[in-house]
Formats: sequence, structure tokens, C-alpha cells
Amino acid sequence: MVEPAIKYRLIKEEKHTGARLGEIITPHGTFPTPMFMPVGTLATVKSISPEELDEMGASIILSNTYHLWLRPGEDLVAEAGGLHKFMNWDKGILTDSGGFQVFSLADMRKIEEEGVHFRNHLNGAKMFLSPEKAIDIQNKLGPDIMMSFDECPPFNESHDYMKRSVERTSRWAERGLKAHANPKTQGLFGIIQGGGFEDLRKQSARDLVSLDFPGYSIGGLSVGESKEEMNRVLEYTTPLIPQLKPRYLMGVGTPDSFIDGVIRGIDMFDCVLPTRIARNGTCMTHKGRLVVKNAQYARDFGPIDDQCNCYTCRNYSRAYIRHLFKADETFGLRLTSYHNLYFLLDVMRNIRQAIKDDQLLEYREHFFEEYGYNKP
Ligand code: PRF
Ligand code: ZN
Repeated sequence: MVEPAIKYRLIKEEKHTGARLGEIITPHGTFPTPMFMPVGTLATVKSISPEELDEMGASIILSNTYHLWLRPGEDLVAEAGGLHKFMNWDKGILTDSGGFQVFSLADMRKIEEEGVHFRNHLNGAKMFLSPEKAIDIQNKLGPDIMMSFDECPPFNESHDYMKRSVERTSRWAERGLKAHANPKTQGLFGIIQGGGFEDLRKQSARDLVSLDFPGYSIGGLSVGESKEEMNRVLEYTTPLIPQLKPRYLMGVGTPDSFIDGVIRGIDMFDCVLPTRIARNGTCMTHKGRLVVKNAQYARDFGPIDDQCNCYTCRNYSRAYIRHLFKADETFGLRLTSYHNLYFLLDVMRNIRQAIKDDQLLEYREHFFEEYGYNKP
């Protein structure tokens, strides 16, 4: 029995909700959960240095198998000494398996039992990704946490299709586990699918839990369904995951969905949203989204968010950042990217404090009231 590379320690459960305070133990450090992981698709969180990520309190970042496979290639990253060394980041790294990216970015997909044929989005070349290949690439990249190769069908697929897909995703997870070469240094998570069908989520969770992964992801959400629908799926899915394993809700990154996910037992989140919207001048604030490029901020010399203590908000005004965007100066998008990441990491710090104090529902009430709406 090898000691698993990734462990979870449960510190406490909140009194009034399903929220948990814990720690995830990785070969690159022990980090508090619930956590938000900034996205660095191509081995860089766009425009933000590793020193800045560290300073804002990021502990694990997410990178992508699909993109790094296409360029610069997993062999080059391995030659550099692995992802951590290549990008100069010595805290946690998690990679997604490429499954989701093949489904959302590539053209002309053909799904077979063996794997997925597609044309890549860069030059249209024909490629093939299988569960074994996705694991082999991740073994070479060397992240602390790897993802199984899964299919993420649209939320509105039929029960019949979804059932066949879930069963295939379970077989793919088992094949990936067999192909995993470094279980002592890299943890592989299983991904629960099943759309909005409770019986299929149960089946998916049962299959994957029987394979005893060191952590479980919930996939197939935040793909166009309503908030209520996502909450409903989380309510019946998180209890299917063993209590002493981390639970990762993939691709979800708005502050309101952090709070509602944590209440339902989620420990980990990632999303490109904060950095993507930052690059076109949209900021997340305690009072909702703010489009700093708008004319109304031309002479506004206050910070992006007067409750934020980040480098951007301590030093620069809305008027200055608006000017940078108008003049196409890249420092502007660095400042908004920094703020948005800090803001979400800070919401997570507040969530952890609220769990400690058994005050998560009060925190939710207060946050939603300021943020602009208050649906359950
Ligand atoms: N599967 C994988 N990655 C993902 C998802 C998924 O279902 C999602 C769904 N929101 C985001 N990223 N492998
Ligand atoms: Zn700020």
C-alpha cells in the first residue's frame, strides 16, 4: 500500500450547513480549504507573476493538459524539470485532464470507447486523446493533482446518452488509474458526471468511489444550467463522496457560487472568469461587477473597491485604471487581474473564518445583500 500523494484533513464542520474547514496536504505544501485556485492554462496565470500569486495568498493553481500538450509539449516541460520548475512556482499545481477542453475548444470530435479523435484549435491537425495518454502527459508535466479523462456532455443531454457517457467515464477513470505511473508523488482525482440526473450522479459516484481516488471532482456543472439546478445537484452529490476526501467543483468561480457551493460541502473551486473579465476591464467588487472602462469613472479617483486591501486598490484609482484601458496600456489589465484574484481569494478567507465562527449563513446574508441579490 503506497502512501497517497494527496491527503485531506478535516478540521471542523460548520454547525448550521454542510460546510467544512480542512487542509489539503500535497508534495508542495499543506493548504487551507475551502480554497479557490487561480487558472494558469499555459503555465502562467495571465499577466501575474508567481511572486504576486504568493503575495495575494494563492496556494494551488490550475493548468491544462490539453494546452500544454499542444505547446510547448509535455516532453519539453519534463526536460525543464517539470511544471513547478518550468514556471517557477513551488506551491501546488493541479492540471485538468484535457477532457473538458477537447469538448469545448477542439473541432470535429469523434468519441469512441478508446478515446476522442478531434482537430486541435491551433492548426486543425488531427489528434487523439485517450485516458492513458491524458495520464501520461500529466505524469510528465508533474502537477501535484491530476484529473481523470472524462466526458462532460451538455447539461440537457438525454438520460439515455448521459447514462452511456457516465459508464464510459467510469471505465476511462479505471484505465487512467491503471496507467498512473507516479502515485507516490501525484494524486489522481476521479470526476463525477451525470448532468442533472440524480440516479446517474449516484451511479457515477459509486463507480468512482469504489476505485478509491484520493479526491473527487464534480464535473458537468456551470455549463448553462441555472444556479438553482446546480445547487440541487450539489445537494445530492456531495454526500456521495467519502467524508475524508476533498471535493472539487470544476470551473465555478463567482463569489456567490463559492458561498453556495461551500454550504453544500465543496472544498475546492477554480475558474478563468476573474482573469478573463479583468482583461476587458471588468472588476468583481463587494457591490457586484464594475466595468472600469465606463465613462462614469473618468474622474473617479477612488479605488476599484473601497473594501478591498489589495495592491491595486491601495495604490490606484478607477480613473487611472480606466485611462490605462483606454490607452491600451497593459499595466491596466495587470492591475484588474490582480484585484479580481485577490478579491476571490479574500472571499474564500472570509468564508473560512465564517466556518470557524459557525456564522456562514450570516456571512452569506451580508455578502448577498451588498452584492446585489439574495436568492437561495
Ligand atoms: N470536466 C473536466 N474539466 C472541467 C469540467 C468537467 O466537467 C468543467 C465543468 N464545469 C470545467 N472543467 N475534466
Ligand atoms: Zn482590490
